[in-house]
Amino acid sequence: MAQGFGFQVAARDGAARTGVISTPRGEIRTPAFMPVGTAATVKAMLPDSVRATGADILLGNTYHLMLRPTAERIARLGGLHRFMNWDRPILTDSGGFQVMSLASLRKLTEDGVTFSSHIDGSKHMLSPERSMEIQKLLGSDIVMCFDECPALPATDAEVAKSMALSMRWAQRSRDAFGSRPGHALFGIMQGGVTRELREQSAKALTAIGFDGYAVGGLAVGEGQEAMFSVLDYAPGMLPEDKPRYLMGVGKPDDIVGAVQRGIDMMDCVLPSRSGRTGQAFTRHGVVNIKNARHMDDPRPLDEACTCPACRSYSRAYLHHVFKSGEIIASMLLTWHNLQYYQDLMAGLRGAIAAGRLGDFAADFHAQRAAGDI
Ligand code: PRF
Ligand code: ZN
Repeated sequence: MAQGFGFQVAARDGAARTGVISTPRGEIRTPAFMPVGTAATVKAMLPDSVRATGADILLGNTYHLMLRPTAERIARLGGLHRFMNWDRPILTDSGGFQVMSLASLRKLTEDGVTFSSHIDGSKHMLSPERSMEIQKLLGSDIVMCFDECPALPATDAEVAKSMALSMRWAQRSRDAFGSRPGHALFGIMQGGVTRELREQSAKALTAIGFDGYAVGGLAVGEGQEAMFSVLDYAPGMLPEDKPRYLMGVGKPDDIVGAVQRGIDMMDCVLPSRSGRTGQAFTRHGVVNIKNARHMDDPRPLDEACTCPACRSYSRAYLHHVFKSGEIIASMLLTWHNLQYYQDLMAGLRGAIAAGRLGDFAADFHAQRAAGDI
């Protein structure tokens, strides 16, 4: 375990756990949801506002920051925390996943991946060693191994080959990371939806030894049922005393299901991105604020929510500013959605601590099924 970094489980309920990850930059209450701050900002939000929703940690992206403004420039300016004015923990993804979804002219070899930037077409390279170097320049608190995530569906042979490469890259990531007190390195499990491959991946990562373990390679087109069936066994293959992070997930019901299956950390662009496209998450389901039926509605989005959008504005106002393309629409809806996600996480943590996660999940599903929004 990296010095100054630790994980303490406080309570369990079935496979679920609640606890605290300690870092020199502050505590992370788990299960935790990490808002996505890809380009050194959670879009439309000030860092203090993100904190006010209850977030303990943000996610940043190696891929975007290496291209613009570059990791070297951020390092010269004092690191990512100072650059973006967020002094609490930051986890950075390692870049390979974003290269595969955003870059062009990608070439994958044993060494790493070369690609052209989606911004200006310039050529770049990422490898386990270069990804560790960039995440160090950024000053990331939780560094992710450099991995490859195959798109599903893929054949077992393709997934097996890709997983084996990711495990060799995990060892190279570990070697390149070295020992950095106060900073953690997480391994990333791959293996698609094949139990045998997940088992092999878990064994390989555990043998190397990490400060935490991610379940990668899910939410890539397999559907919720297939994802849940992997989560029925995958977290249990990882060390119990280390945090488990499900990457890039998800919708509110994905989060509840993942926590019930033993996941401690998650991230997703959904609450922030949906805020900018006019979709608001509420306890009763998704509200589409652009819908004309909100035009004369004096009620708040969610009468139980404490966010500024719900405390001070009507659905009619939110509809109006959204339709008018006003920037405040993105600000208010993003705040609301991040508040909804953090309130959901607080509810999950409280329910696990009280040993009533089953009831909490049943209520969660019943309120959405009632669907009166
Ligand atoms: N690996 C990495 N980042 C990711 C994923 C992965 O498998 C996913 C899959 N849902 C999202 N982000 N490094
Ligand atoms: Zn709200």
